[in-house]
Amino acid sequence: MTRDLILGTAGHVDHGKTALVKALTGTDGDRLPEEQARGMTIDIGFARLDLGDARLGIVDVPGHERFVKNMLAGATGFDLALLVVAADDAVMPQTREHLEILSFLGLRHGVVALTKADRADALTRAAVESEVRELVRGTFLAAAPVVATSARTGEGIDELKEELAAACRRVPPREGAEYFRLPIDRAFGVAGRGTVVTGSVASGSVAVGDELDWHAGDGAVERVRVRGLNSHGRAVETVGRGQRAAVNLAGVPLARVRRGQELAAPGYLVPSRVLTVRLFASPESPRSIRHRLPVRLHVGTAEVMAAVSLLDCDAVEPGRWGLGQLFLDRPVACVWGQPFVVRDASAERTLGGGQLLQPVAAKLRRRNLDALGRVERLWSEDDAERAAAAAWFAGSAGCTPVALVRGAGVAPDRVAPLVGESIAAGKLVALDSPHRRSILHAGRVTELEEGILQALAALHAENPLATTHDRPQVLARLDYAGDEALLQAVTDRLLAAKRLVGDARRIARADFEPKLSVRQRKLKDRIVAAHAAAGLRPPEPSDFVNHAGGNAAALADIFAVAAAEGLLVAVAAGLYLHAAAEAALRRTVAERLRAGPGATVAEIRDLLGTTRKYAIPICEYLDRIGLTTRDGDRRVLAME
Ligand SMILES: Nc1nc2c(ncn2[C@@H]2O[C@H](COP(=O)(O)OP(=O)(O)O)[C@@H](O)[C@H]2O)c(=O)[nH]1
Ligand SMILES: [Mg+2]
Repeated sequence: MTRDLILGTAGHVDHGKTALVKALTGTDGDRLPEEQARGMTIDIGFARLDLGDARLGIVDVPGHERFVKNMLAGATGFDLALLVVAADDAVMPQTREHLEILSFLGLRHGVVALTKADRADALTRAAVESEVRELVRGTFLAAAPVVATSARTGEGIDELKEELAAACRRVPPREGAEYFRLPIDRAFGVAGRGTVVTGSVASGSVAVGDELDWHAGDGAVERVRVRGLNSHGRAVETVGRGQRAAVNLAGVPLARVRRGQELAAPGYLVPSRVLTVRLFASPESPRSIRHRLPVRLHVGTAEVMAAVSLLDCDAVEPGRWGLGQLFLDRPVACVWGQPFVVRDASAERTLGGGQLLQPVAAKLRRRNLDALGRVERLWSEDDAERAAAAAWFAGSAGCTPVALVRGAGVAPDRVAPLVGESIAAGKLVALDSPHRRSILHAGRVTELEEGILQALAALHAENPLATTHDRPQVLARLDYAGDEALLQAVTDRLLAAKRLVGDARRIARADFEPKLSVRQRKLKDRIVAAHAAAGLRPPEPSDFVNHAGGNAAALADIFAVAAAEGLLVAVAAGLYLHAAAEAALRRTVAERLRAGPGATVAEIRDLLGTTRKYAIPICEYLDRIGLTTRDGDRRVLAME
C-alpha cells in the first residue's frame, strides 16, 4: 500500500534546497516571478516525489531569515525533514533555527543532504559533515543518514531517494479515526470554478461534496461545501492526511481567504483567543520568556501576536519548560497537543515552542495550585485522565464528545468507550437534555447537586410548613448561568438517587420532615378538593373539624400548609379560596374595573356571583394586595 507523507526542506538560504528538490522531482518550486528574478525562495513551493511505497508531497521552504514566517507556515504539516547544508559552506544561522523549529514542531524523522558536493573536495566535505553531526547531536536527526549530493552532476540523488524511502518506512502509521483538518497555506481563483485553497492535510480525509467548517480567522465559522479536490495537479475524489490538497470551495470569496485560516470537519474546531500551553524556551535564545512578554505565535499556518502569561513561574529560562497561557490578538482554531512556535515581536528570532494543552481556554489565575495540577493532567499519557481534566475545566456546563477529541486528544472512535468507562468508574457523568448529551466531571455534578440540596434546605427552613417546593423556584436560587435543562437533569438524578422526593413540578429534600402526618395530608387533599369545587363560596374550616379528630389546632396547620404550598390562598381569617378561584377572581374584578367607573361592594358581589358574607372580605383582600383602592363607596383599580 502506498503511503502519503509530507517531506519538507530546511536549511540556510542559498544552500541548494530548491535546486535539490528540482533534481529529485524535476519541479522548480520557485514559482513566483519575484522568486525567479531574484533566484531566491520567498514563499513555500511544492513538488511531488514517488518512491514506490511512499508518495511524497514536498514543501520547499525559504531559507532567508526574513522569511522564517513562511517557512513556519509550510512546516506545520511535515512528516519528515530534508535538512540541507551546503558542502562548500558551513552550518549557518537558519540551519540551526530551522532545525530547532522542526524540533519544536515535533518532527521525528528525516535525512540530511550535504549539497553542492561538486564544489567541495573530500576534506571540506568531511569537515562540514562533522560540523553537521555535531549540530544534530541530541536532536531528532541524530541518527539520520547524511548524503552528499549535487544538483549539478546528479551525484548522490539516487542514494538520497533510497534514504528518503527508508526514512518514510520509519514513520509510524497513524492508527484510528481522525477528523479532517487542513490549515490553509495558499489560495487562488480559477476562472469559472471560484476559490481554491491549498494546504497539507493535517488529519482525517474529505471527499468531493462534503461540508466543512471554514474558520475565517476572525472567529467566524462558516459552513462551506467541497466542490472539487486536487492533489498535485490531478483531480481526485478524496484527499487525506499526509497529502497536499487543493480544495475548490463553493461560496467562498477569494478576497476573504488568508493563510492561517482552517478548513475542518463540521463542529471539530472552535476558535479561541486564549490558549493554555506547555512552553519550552529555546536554549539557543539569549533571553528567557518572561511573564507578559509580547510574542509572535505560529500555530498551524497562522501567525498571531500574543501576550504570554506564565502560570507557574515569572520567567521560563532558556532550555526550561513552563506552563502558561497565550492571549491572542485574534482567535485561532487549534487542537490539543498541537505544536507551536513563538518568535519575538519583531520577528528576528525564535524564542521557543511547545504544545497546546487547552485549544479553547478561559483565563486561569496564576499560581493556583488546584488549576495547575489539573492543567498538568492534560498532558497525561492516559487519555481518560486527560478527558477528566478537560471535563473539569468545562465546568458545570459540561462538554460534548467532540470537545474531548479537540480538547483532550481523544481519538474520535475512542470517545464513546472512554466516556462509558469513565462513567462506570465514577469520574464522568453524562446528562441528557432534549437538545444534547453533556459530559460533566463527577466533581462538577456533585457541586451542582450540593447547590440544589442547599437551596432546598434554605427554602425548607424559611417555610417549615411547605412539604414541597416549586422546581423552578428552587433552581432559580442557584447561581447557575448554564443550560436550564442540565440543571433539571441533575435534579432528576437526585430524585432517582432518592436524595430528593417529588415529581416534575414540585420537590423536597428526602431528609425534610413534613409537619403533617400521612393522614393529615390526605385530609389536606380533601380540603383542597372541596375548595376547588366551591369556587367563591368556600366551606368553613370548622366544617372539617370532625375529620381532624376534633383537633382545631391540627386543622389550622393543615390549612397553613396548603397555603404555604400555594394551593389555597388566605383571603381573611378563616376564609380560604382555592388558588385557581383566587386568580380568576382577580382577573374578573380587574377586567370590570378597567372597563368602567368603579363598582360598589354590591356590584362586585353580583359580578362574582357570591354573597355579601364573602364579598366584603374579598373586597378588603383586594385592597390589601394592592389591586383595588376605595373611592367613597366604590372600588377602583389601584394605580401602580
Ligand atoms: N555547483 C552547484 N551549485 C548549486 C547546487 N545546488 C544549488 N546550487 C546553486 O546554489 C544557488 C542557490 O541554490 P538554491 O537551490 O536556490 O538554494 P536555496 O536558497 O537553498 O533554495 C543557486 O545559484 C544554485 O544554482 C549544486 O549542487 N552544485
Ligand atoms: Mg530555495
